[in-house]
Amino acid sequence: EHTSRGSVALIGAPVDGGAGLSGCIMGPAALRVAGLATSLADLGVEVRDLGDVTPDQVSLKLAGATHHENEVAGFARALNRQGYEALKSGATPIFMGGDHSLSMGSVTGVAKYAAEQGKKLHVLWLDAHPDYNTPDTSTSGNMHGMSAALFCGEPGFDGVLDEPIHPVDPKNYHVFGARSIDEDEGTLLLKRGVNVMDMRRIDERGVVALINGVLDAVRADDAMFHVSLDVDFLDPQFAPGVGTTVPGGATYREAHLAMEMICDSGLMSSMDLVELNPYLDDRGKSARMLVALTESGFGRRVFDRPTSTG
Ligand code: 4U7
Ligand code: MN
Ligand code: MN
Ligand code: MN
Repeated sequence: EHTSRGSVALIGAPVDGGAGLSGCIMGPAALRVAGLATSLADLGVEVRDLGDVTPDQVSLKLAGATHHENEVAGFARALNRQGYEALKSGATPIFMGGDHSLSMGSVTGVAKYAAEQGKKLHVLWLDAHPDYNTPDTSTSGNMHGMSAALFCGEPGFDGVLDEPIHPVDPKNYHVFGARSIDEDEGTLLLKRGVNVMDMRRIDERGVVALINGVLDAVRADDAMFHVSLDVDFLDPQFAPGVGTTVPGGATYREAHLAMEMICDSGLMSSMDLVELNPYLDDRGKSARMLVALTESGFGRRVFDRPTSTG
């Protein structure tokens, strides 16, 4: 009863080429060492670790100076299938990254399942960045900054997946914690009507009002709900193990409160843990932080309370 589904399937996604710096390849291993599976089991969640996916062999060339598209596409295709199958088996998939390009596979696999159920999919993106660049707008060429543009159906990604996708409506894409947005990326986000909750809005309105707004939108649509947690959502003082630190991030409690409210809603149907770079971490601090936030998302409470927040 901690989640709307029966059990959790851990899916390792050691994709590394989507980020500018390497090291995310060690992310799934670090999350295992930090005790993700046993922490969830201790909360009464049934956990199966499906191991790391094997990426497909892909040969494609995207426009622009896009880096490592074959590695990224290979993981995306394999993760799309694994995520879809995990949901079909009744489990809540947790994708253990790996850089954020893995969401090209996780979210599209979830979206395929949702479409088959006749349901919409909402995505909550806990991140310093909206990751809404296309090969055309990106200044870095790094695909971890493009995942949301792909799954929202923006052009320029032909051939990354091996079948047509079920795009997420950009209005159902909720970005929370943003504080670094590129110029053309920002223009596109506005044009599409993406729900961008930047750090200033969080300062002004607070976690409770904003997260309740997202949860209300998911409930109103009776939609499936994917939560994607990028390490750089957090302020670097709480999670230094990431290649793209940006000052002014979520505090320890802001991040936990968001996850606790998501848990209370019972709405979360899948989750990504991404961008953990153990090579840059401080004695496992960021890996432990991701595990602790996942625990909050699956029912860990400091003190039981009779009603939910709000
Ligand atoms: B992450 C960036 F230019 N926008 O596109 C880009 F600032 O998954 C950063 O959120 C992307 O860490 C960050 O390269 C991707 C840059
Ligand atoms: Mn490269
Ligand atoms: Mn990201
Ligand atoms: Mn980021």
